Amino acid sequence: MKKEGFTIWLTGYSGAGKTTISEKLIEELKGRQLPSEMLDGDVVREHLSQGLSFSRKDRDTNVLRIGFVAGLLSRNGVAVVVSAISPYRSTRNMVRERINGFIEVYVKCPIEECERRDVKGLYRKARNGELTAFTGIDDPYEEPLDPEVICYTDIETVNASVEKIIQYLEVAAYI
Ligand code: GGZ
Repeated sequence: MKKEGFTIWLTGYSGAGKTTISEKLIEELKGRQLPSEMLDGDVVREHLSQGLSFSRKDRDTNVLRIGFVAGLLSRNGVAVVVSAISPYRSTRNMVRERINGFIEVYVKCPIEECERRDVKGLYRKARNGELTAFTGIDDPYEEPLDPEVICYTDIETVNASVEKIIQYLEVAAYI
């Protein structure tokens, strides 16, 4: 019988570094011959969640859909890496309860630093009023209270963040 997989769930602000960490992490997992898949909120919104808005209801729908797919994959032996803002604690906890081997990673970066980076120009648009309900500007983000791992991306390198997650997986005997 094949070993179960797990789901590494990266939550945090837009621009905190979730996607960058996920991509490196996937590389690392694949390098260890583990079947791995990445579910990125941004990409999922072009496919599985096309047409959803950023209202609380639609964000929850998006997060629960991602959680559903992550659950299917991880129970079939896949190492799943999710990166989605997933701003609501109760919704993240619902997903946690549905997935065996759920590992919450808080990609923590001060909103001021995310706004300074503004990689996609979205913070500027949110400040201009071109985008509304933008997480951290005029929409809430509920920090995880007890995440398995915290990556401080304003002071840690990407490699250090990835290494922290890998170490957690080793210590907790997932890999
Ligand atoms: C937050 C927004 C918004 C609003 C567009 N609020 O950094 P990005 O650009 O590439 O990733 C963000 C993405 C958020 O999608 P998620 O599926 O991760 O969100 S959630 O988990 O809350 O459903 C951002 C972009 O979409 N974006 N408008 N108003 N992020």
